[in-house]
Parts: sequence; C-alpha cells; structure tokens
Amino acid sequence: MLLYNALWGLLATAITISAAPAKINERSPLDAGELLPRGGHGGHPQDNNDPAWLLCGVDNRKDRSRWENRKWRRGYDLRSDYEDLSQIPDTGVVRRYELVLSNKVIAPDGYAVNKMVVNGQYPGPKLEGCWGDIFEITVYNRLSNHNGTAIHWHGVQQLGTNHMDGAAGVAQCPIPPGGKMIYRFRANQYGTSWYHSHFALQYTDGVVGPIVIHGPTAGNYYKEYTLMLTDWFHTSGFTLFWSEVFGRPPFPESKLLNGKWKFPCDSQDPNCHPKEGGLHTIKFEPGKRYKIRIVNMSTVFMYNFWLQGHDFTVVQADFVPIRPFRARSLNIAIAQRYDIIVEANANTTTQKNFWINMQTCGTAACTNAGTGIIQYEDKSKHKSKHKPIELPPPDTDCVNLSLTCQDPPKELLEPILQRTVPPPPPDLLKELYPSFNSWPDVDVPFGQSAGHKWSLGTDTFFVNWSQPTYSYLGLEGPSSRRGRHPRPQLPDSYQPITLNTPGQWVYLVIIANFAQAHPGKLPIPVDHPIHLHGHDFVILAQVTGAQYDPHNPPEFDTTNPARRDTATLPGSGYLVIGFQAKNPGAWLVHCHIAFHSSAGLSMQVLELPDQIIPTIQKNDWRYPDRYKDQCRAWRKAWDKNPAKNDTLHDSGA
Ligand SMILES: *[C@@H]1O[C@H](CO)[C@@H](O)[C@H](O)[C@H]1NC(C)=O
Ligand SMILES: *[C@@H]1O[C@H](CO)[C@@H](O)[C@H](O)[C@H]1NC(C)=O
Ligand SMILES: *[C@@H]1O[C@H](CO)[C@@H](O)[C@H](O)[C@H]1NC(C)=O
Ligand SMILES: *[C@@H]1O[C@H](CO)[C@@H](O)[C@H](O)[C@H]1NC(C)=O
Ligand SMILES: *[C@@H]1O[C@H](CO)[C@@H](O)[C@H](O)[C@H]1NC(C)=O
Ligand SMILES: *[C@@H]1O[C@H](CO)[C@@H](O)[C@H](O)[C@H]1NC(C)=O
Ligand SMILES: [Cu+2]
Repeated sequence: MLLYNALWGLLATAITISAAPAKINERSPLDAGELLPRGGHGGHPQDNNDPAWLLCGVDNRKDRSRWENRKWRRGYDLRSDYEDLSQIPDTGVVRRYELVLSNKVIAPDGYAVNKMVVNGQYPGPKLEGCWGDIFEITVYNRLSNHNGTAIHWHGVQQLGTNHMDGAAGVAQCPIPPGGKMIYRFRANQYGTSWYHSHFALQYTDGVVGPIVIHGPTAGNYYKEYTLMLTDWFHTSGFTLFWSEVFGRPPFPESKLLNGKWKFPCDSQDPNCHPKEGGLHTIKFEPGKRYKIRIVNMSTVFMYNFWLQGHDFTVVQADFVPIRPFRARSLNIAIAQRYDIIVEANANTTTQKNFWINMQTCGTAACTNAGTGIIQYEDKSKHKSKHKPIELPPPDTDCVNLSLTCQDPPKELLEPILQRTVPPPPPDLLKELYPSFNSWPDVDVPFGQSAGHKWSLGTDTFFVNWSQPTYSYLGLEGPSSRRGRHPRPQLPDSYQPITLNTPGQWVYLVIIANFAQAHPGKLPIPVDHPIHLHGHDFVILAQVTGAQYDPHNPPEFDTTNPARRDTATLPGSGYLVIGFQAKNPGAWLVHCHIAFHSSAGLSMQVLELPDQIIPTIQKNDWRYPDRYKDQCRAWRKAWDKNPAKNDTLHDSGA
C-alpha cells in the first residue's frame, strides 16, 4: 500500500512542465485595456438564441466583455468587483430548481451499476442563471439505505449565507431520508461550476451536476458548450472507502465525458450493455469560435485535457476571469474549472472529426485518450440522422504535449479584477501537514497500525452529523438565547482554525514533503487538490521539488496573484494560500480527492465566529428554526440506521 502511494507520488511529481512547444502557454498579445481577441463571433443577429440574451436579457455578442441590460441603471463588465454586492447586477430574478435524489441502476459507459442520480439522470441537471440572480433550489432526499444528504454549490462564495453552503456536520444536519431542504443564495460570481453532495462519498456515486452562471467573458465566441470530466467506478464509493483506509486508493474502472463513454466490457458479463454508453459529441462550424466550460468532477484521478488538432485560449479559472493565455493542453485538478475559447480552424482536409482527449496525468504516451468527439458540420451534405459518427483517426500529435499533473504556472492565471495582498508576516503563516495517521489505533507508531486515515491539521477530521459546528456555536440548545453566544467549544476532531479579526489576512502553508516528526504520522508525497469554501484564495507560492523553510521563506507573489477556489498542492513541495477574514462562517478547507476527504483530510475555518449566528439571524431569520427541525428529524432517522456505526467512520465531509 505504501509502496503504491509512494510510487504514485513519484509518478505525479517527476513530470516537468517544460515540454510544451514554444507557442503554448504564452500570453496573447493584448494591451492592458484590450481584453478581447479580435475577430467576428459569427452570430446571426436575426435569430438570437444566445443564452446570455435568452436568460439574462444581455446581448453582448459583439463584445462579450460587457454585461448590460437596458433595465439596469448601470452596465457591468469584467472589472466589476463581484465580491461587493453593491457592484453586481441587481436582476431581481429568482431561479427555482428542484433536485430529487434517488438510487438507480445506470450504465453511462455501457456497464450497469447501482448508483445515485439527480432527477433520474446522471450527471444531474444543469443549474443555469445569470450573474446577480438568486438561486433557490429545493433538494428532496429520496435515497435509500438510510442516507442523509447535503448539497454543496462548489465555489459559490455565499456572502452572508454560510448556512446555505451545504456542508453536513458543519453548517447543517443532513437532510434526513424522505426530507427536503431549500437552499437559497445569490450568485455574486459568474462562470462555471458544479454542485455535489457533501455527505460521505455520495458524489462519487453520482450526486453531481453542472452550474452555469452567465456573465461577461474575456473573449468573443459564437456558441458555448459545457464539458464535465470524471473518473467512474463500477463499485459504490461507500464500499471503496475501506480500500482507501486499509489498502491503496481505489482505481476507477472508467472515465466519462458528460456522463458518457464506452467501457470495453466482456459481453458475457451480465452487467455489460454494449449498446449503452457512447462518445459525447459537440459540433463545430468551420471558422466560428466556441466557449467551452470544462469542469473536473473526478474522485481520484487527474486527467489532462486537450483537443486533437486545436489549441485554445484560457479565459477563466474557477470563478475568476483571467487575462487570456494560449494553451495546447490543460491539467484540470479535481473540482477545478476552466473556461476556454476554441476556434474551429482545424485542417479538415483529411478528417472531419477530432478527438476530445482525457488522459490520466503523468502518463507519457497518448493512447486511448479519446473520450469524446468534435464533429465539423458539413452544411453542404445531406445529413442522415442515423448514420453513426465516424471515429477520428488516432491523435499522433499528442506525443509532445506536457501531460503534467500540476496546475498551469500560477503566473499565467492573472485575474482581470486585480487584488494586491499584504505580504505575510512570519507569525501569520499557519503551517499544515497533510499526512497519514495511524488507524484505528491512533496511538501506535504508524507502521504498526492496520490502516490509516488522513489529517491536515493535528487530528484526523471528523464531524458528527448529529452535532454540527453550528450547534456548538449556539444555533440550538440552551446557549442560543438572545444575547448569549459563548465561544465555540468544538471537539478536537472538528479541527477549527479560528479567525477573530475582521479584515485580517490569513495565510496557510500546506506542506506535503515535510520531515516526519510524529511517530503516528507519515508524510505522503502525493498531490492534493486543496479547496476552500466561501472564498477565492490567492496563491502566494506553489512550489514543486523543494522543502519549505520557515526561516528562509520563498518569495511570495503578492501583486495580483492567481486567485481561485481550488489549487493543487504539489506532492514534492508546498502551497501557500491567503484570504481575508470578511465572510463570517464555518468553512471547510479540504482535499478534493473524495476518498482523502472522507478519510479525514479536512479542517474548518471559523471565520469571525461572533458574527456567524447574528449574520444568519439577520439574513434569514427563519433559518434557526428550520435548522433545529432538520436536526431533530435527522437524529430520529439516524437512530434507526442499522449501519450507523459503520458509516460513522467517514469524516462527514
Ligand atoms: C448510504 O447508501 C450506501 C449505498 O446505497 C450505503 O452503502 C451506505 O451505508 C449508506 N450510508 C449511510 C451513511 O447511511
Ligand atoms: C481531474 O482531477 C484529477 C485529480 O486532481 C486529475 O487526476 C485529472 O487529471 C483531472 N482531469 C483533467 C481532465 O484534467
Ligand atoms: C491540411 O492537411 C493536408 C493533408 O495533410 C495538407 O496537404 C495541407 O497542406 C494542410 N493544410 C494546411 C493549411 O495546413
Ligand atoms: C515532437 O518533438 C520532436 C522533438 O522536438 C520533433 O522532432 C517531432 O517532430 C515532434 N512531433 C510532433 C508530432 O510534433
Ligand atoms: C453525535 O451526536 C449525537 C447527538 O448529539 C450523540 O448522541 C452521539 O453520541 C454523537 N456521536 C458521536 C460518535 O460522537
Ligand atoms: C454501535 O456502537 C456503540 C458504541 O460504540 C455500541 O454500543 C453498539 O452496540 C454498536 N451497535 C452495533 C449495531 O454494532
Ligand atoms: Cu488528497
């Protein structure tokens, strides 16, 4: 097990970023004042079915960087400060959605498995709205096996609405079996994201779907597509959890692009349904530009993404618009998103179809990476609907791509809305050490324990679903009487980082390759995609192949550094992130490899704890009662769960 992990770490870190051809990863030649690539977008003015127009009343097809609607008193653009609620469009629109979670046998790749679906489908339906809208989503828990649930809206900052963050055991009790919960929040940001269950390993089993919030874009385009990439397991995540704890991290059997692929299964196998599954196909008209929103919804695997015969321009990382840069391929860590613009300019002399490629990062060759297809539309030919799509020829062009497992160099992710960060004083740099901890006997030296859990701070993370952080903060129980908000007394396993000073900058140094100091903890040099709820953090340093030395810290990038909600911690180095304490709440910070997070690689930030409950009472005065009702119903349901001891081994997050 350890050997496997160590090898995995080496594999993941030995690859260098340098192999890219020269024209790749260069910034587009744009002036500071000019964020748009030149050239027409190719729209048809007579039939405007552009989603920005249809949904938001914004016609920006000539200049996608603008965001204007005649009904608004002012216009908005890429420089509007989306972290200031007075600077975002006041649309007055509420987007209502209903999500019903249930169990179902599905075969997205042609292999039937018992999974969890949203509104009967996998992935779940797209939640779509406009910058400034309110999203109101009613989640119905119709799952079997006593499962509770909670849905997290990944990357949404939840300014003033921490209680809508969907973190079970932190900001809410799970939605009990048969129950429902209404989530309501303002989309202060725009771009691409996803929603997923934050209850144990439910998202691995299928409780996921895309979120699209329309807003301005740093580049023109004709149409847009959303691509969701994920690894896919033929066993339930709840079962696989134990192979993480007592063995090696489970290996996915398959991968999916927008919920589809063809798994090469044995036709004798009763679960094999070769007629199901397939290759997701998108259409290009020659000469047009397309915006593609890419989301990585994986559980463990990192894939590289590239398009046969095309390079592209990256315009947004997570919910942060960036100065456009050219790229040939991207490694997208779990939970990260990129919006890219692709010009349909491939050489179609010998082929009309091109592969959309997904390949496990760190692998050198480019075999079997094709996961979906770009099909050039040929308007001249009579189309036959039933003609199967012709597979593109193998992609020979990919041998020289740098299929690294790391994020693009942070210098390339230059936010358009600028922020300058105060340099971290040494005493504010809080060090965190992701490691294996002995388990189940936490006190024996590491080599002597039967299994392991993970930790990020001192202890393995564990929150009791029946006793969330909010209960300790006084949202229920005798201490919730008006005017009495005692200091939180959270159990150690809740791993709080408390930030009491409004406006204070906080800096986390997350170190993967530390020297082992504690006999019960083992450093494991693997990459972890680190996600913080409630914020876009800045990346002050992201270092591969070096030890962190607090007495001789690296040069921190403080002038408009890269900003996003998920960044890769390199297994051979460390990551330094910073954020400002200004959004009261209990916010998780965790690894987004779902097995790691379920095995304890998580902490929580208690940001301005004195303001958390008052902020909820002010913004949503009915919530405290709903919280109490839901916790009561959950505890009652949980008591009846015969598997409750078993499932309590999940960290809760
Ligand atoms: C949730 O459901 C899964 C599979 O359907 C089951 O294995 C697991 O024990 C359940 N978990 C809880 C916490 O009830
Ligand atoms: C998705 O994230 C996982 C884990 O970070 C990574 O292994 C994979 O390469 C990513 N997928 C893509 C297409 O970049
Ligand atoms: C397109 O490909 C064909 C066949 O390989 C080649 O002859 C032609 O020169 C290419 N055209 C361009 C513009 O590169
Ligand atoms: C890959 O790189 C090598 C060395 O630079 C070069 O000779 C070769 O032509 C390249 N292959 C492709 C397909 O670009
Ligand atoms: C979780 O909280 C409930 C209700 O407060 C309590 O009865 C139970 O013992 C706790 N479980 C654990 C494992 O701490
Ligand atoms: C669950 O754990 C509790 C306390 O550890 C124990 O008393 C109880 O017998 C266990 N129940 C089952 C069904 O294993
Ligand atoms: Cu991890």
